Amino acid sequence: MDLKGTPVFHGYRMPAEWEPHSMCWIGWPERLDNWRDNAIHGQRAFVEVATAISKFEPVTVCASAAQWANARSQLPKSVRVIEMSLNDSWLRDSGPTFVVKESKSTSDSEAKVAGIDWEFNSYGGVDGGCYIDWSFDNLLASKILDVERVPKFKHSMILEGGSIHVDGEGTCLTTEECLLNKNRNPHMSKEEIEDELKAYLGVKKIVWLPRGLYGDEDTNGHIDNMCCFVKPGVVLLAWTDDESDPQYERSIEAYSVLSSATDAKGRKFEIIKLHIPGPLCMTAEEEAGLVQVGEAKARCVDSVLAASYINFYIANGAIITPQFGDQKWDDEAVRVLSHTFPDHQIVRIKSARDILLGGGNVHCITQQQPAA
Ligand code: KQY
Repeated sequence: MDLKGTPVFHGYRMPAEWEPHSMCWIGWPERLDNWRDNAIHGQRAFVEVATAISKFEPVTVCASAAQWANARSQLPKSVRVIEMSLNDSWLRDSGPTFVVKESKSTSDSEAKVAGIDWEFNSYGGVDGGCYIDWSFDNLLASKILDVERVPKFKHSMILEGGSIHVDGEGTCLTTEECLLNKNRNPHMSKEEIEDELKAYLGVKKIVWLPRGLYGDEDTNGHIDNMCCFVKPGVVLLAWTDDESDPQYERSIEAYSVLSSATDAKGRKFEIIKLHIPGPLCMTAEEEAGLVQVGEAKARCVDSVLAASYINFYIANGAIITPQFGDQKWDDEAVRVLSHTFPDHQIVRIKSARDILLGGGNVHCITQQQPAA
């Protein structure tokens, strides 16, 4: 604390996702220009995810006043549902980034868990953002931290949680395509962005992949569709062997960067390939279920969907993984994840396509709160 009793940000680090959680936060989809057919399919998919995670850790779902009763009636009793105004439902990005401080003394009265409230601009603001009013989503992190009575550190940098992954031991993975995009923090240099990530996430090294997943235009290439840590020194990378697939050169490029990089502890990366499904595109029937009111980025028939098995969530003891109805690659993803997370139960989310149609997946709709 400083002399006025305001918390001072010092000594915190963002834990890896596999470290113990006290809660998982999820939003509730409702906007008709992003979630087709009155959002019924999207809501069913969010219920599948929340229900699956609630078997492993407490879950809180945030729903608008208009949707609270509907959300409450669809979700199991074990899931807490609270009222919160939202513009959309991607708490990975609009929620807080939780950080922890390991105390060296038992008499240390400072908080063990805190949260960073980054600035949020709907994935690019007026320059290619996903929706034109993001005022509620920009308040979400602050409200969640108040609900939890967790110290809050406001940061003026625009950052979405899906654009960073950490190993908990000093390394952060991200993409240049997103963080250096002129629609995020055009006044900041790469070095200045690195300095803020180091200071606030408690990391020592940033590994920059040039680009994210092909087709991930909503987020400008978030890392959480492209590459993630399995444990320190080991990463999973979205992959295809098909040279005619536009994803091919992105995966090769990322593989080459990762192969010649080391992490904060000087380790070379072990890179495990996780094949993408598809290609998957939006159908005419799916497009017809949307109400285009001009407030959200248009989603059009035949547009490529940014489908990737990298977008899974690590719960306490479980991996909650999207499945896309592509049996060969769905099963292969489960095989690879079972092998890479032998101590976790692998849970398949069969309705993941309905989240994908909104522009993200399981990881994008979840936000873990670490255990104190
Ligand atoms: O991938 C994510 N982290 C979120 C996707 C948001 C899409 C909004 N239409």
